Amino acid sequence: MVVMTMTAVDYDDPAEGTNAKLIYSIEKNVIEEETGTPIFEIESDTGVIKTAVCCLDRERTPDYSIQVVAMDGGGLKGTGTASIRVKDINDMPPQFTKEEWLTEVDETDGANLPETPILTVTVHDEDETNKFQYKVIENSGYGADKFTMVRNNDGTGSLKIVQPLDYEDLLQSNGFRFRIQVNDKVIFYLIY
Ligand SMILES: [Ca+2]
Ligand SMILES: [Ca+2]
Ligand SMILES: [Ca+2]
Repeated sequence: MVVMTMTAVDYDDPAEGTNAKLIYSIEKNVIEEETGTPIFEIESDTGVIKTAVCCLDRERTPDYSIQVVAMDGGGLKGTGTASIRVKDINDMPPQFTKEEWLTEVDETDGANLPETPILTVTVHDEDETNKFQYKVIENSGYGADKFTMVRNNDGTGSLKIVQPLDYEDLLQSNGFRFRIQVNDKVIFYLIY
């Protein structure tokens, strides 16, 4: 993968021949711990910097800095620093910040369902940009059909009531227990 191009300017007259031709090399590279291989390489005649290893992981190392040298035919050197920032892709899974979430809720006034969420959950995800989707897992426990999950603009998720709740129903007053899910894959729907 090409990362960038380093260019040095040599003010020798190109007509002087070999003196003006620059040769690039990396003076100080970064070494990949596991393999001991240098992470970057440079094309000696063009100054194009590439990755010499398969993968860069932003969650591990977001920034690199290497030292590049340009040398002319007469052996005169110029040094420059190349700073490389690894851009984020969404490659880490989200995780709820708690294993279990608890809340209390008032029974509903007949079929009048409140708009306000009864619980807001948070997730941890190492990526900078995510596409969270929340849901109540169907048939995952008693009450799963009475609630739904929505995503808020700040990335958190909220639980809302979608079916009447009745305190006089003994099963219901004992409480509900079901599973919720978050994922951050982008899903495309085909509409016919
Ligand atoms: Ca990563
Ligand atoms: Ca990432
Ligand atoms: Ca993610």
